[in-house]
Amino acid sequence: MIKEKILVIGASGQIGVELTLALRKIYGNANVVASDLREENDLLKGSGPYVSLDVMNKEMLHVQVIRQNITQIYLLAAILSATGEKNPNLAWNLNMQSLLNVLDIAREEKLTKVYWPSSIAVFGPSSPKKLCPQQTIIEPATVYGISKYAGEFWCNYFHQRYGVDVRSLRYPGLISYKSAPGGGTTDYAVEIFYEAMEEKKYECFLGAGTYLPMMYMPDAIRATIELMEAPQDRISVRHSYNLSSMSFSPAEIATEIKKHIPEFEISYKPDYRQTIADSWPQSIDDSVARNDWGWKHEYDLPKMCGDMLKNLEIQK
Ligand code: NAD
Ligand code: AKB
Repeated sequence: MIKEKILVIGASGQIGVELTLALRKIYGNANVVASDLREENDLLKGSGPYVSLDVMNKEMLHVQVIRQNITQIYLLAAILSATGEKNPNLAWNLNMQSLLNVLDIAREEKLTKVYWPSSIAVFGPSSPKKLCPQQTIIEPATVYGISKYAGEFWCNYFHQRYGVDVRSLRYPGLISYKSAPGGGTTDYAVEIFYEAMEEKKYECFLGAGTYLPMMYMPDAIRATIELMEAPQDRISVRHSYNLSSMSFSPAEIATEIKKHIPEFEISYKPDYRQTIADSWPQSIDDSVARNDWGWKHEYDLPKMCGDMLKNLEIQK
């Protein structure tokens, strides 16, 4: 049996920190190499190896893969939707070139598996708003969504043409308390908790009724690991799987937070991110993931809110 050695690229980000720690529990600290352009996140320090790495530098990436005997790569480096709209060229270049660099190296070095996340941002205004299916009209309206949709086709291409075992999930907006989110449209659903606890009020950059698909980080990490551990014959989608757990609006999450912090007040001042949010579906049909490899979510809105507030209180 191959001894797996994993490289996580973008390990200091919102998902990277928690995914790296979860992978280290499964594969052993020494077998999961964290890497990022920015400095090592404090939560990772002392828990395993860390290398400073720019995924755009293909030669350096290739050297690290060979030097560290890497067998799997989790590629998390990306520019997210809101930052992407401010700098479309940067978002396109990073999001595309990082994936092509990783897929090329995976093919050349015959890596056992690659993980690369897509997003609900692939869907655009012409996609169904409710229970958006796995396969439907997909016309993304943001550069981030365009890059994710193109990336999905590259994943499928490298699987079909070169046999690279690359797997992918279309994450909804992710909510977490360990590492801050990095420039997305769904970031309000994290900010709101910090402001509710510190200021007892929050001015939301999306309107009260803006429904979006969301997920609590423990569900997202478990989904990622379950997908990666599923036998090959359970994986029918080589573009990217729809994944879902809950949908809510800013007004609904505020009501839920008020149950814990009665003085909390929300106000609304929609900005350019409203247009991005309005182009995405409100809810996602992830029945293909549920049927193929047994995906089941654990957290709904009340359970997620309770757990977030409990953990933020402990962190204070
Ligand atoms: P993040 O912005 O928090 O983290 C990305 C990390 O990549 C950062 O630590 C950044 O320093 C690093 N990075 C940027 N450029 C790099 C480079 N050239 N070389 C190496 N590292 C570099 O993002 P995240 O929220 O953790 O997202 C990870 C992945 O999941 C992305 O592909 C994102 O599109 C996807 N995703 C995230 C969400 C979400 O809600 N967080 C939802 C859907 C999809
Ligand atoms: C974003 O808002 O850009 C991300 C995502 C849904 O991909 N959270």
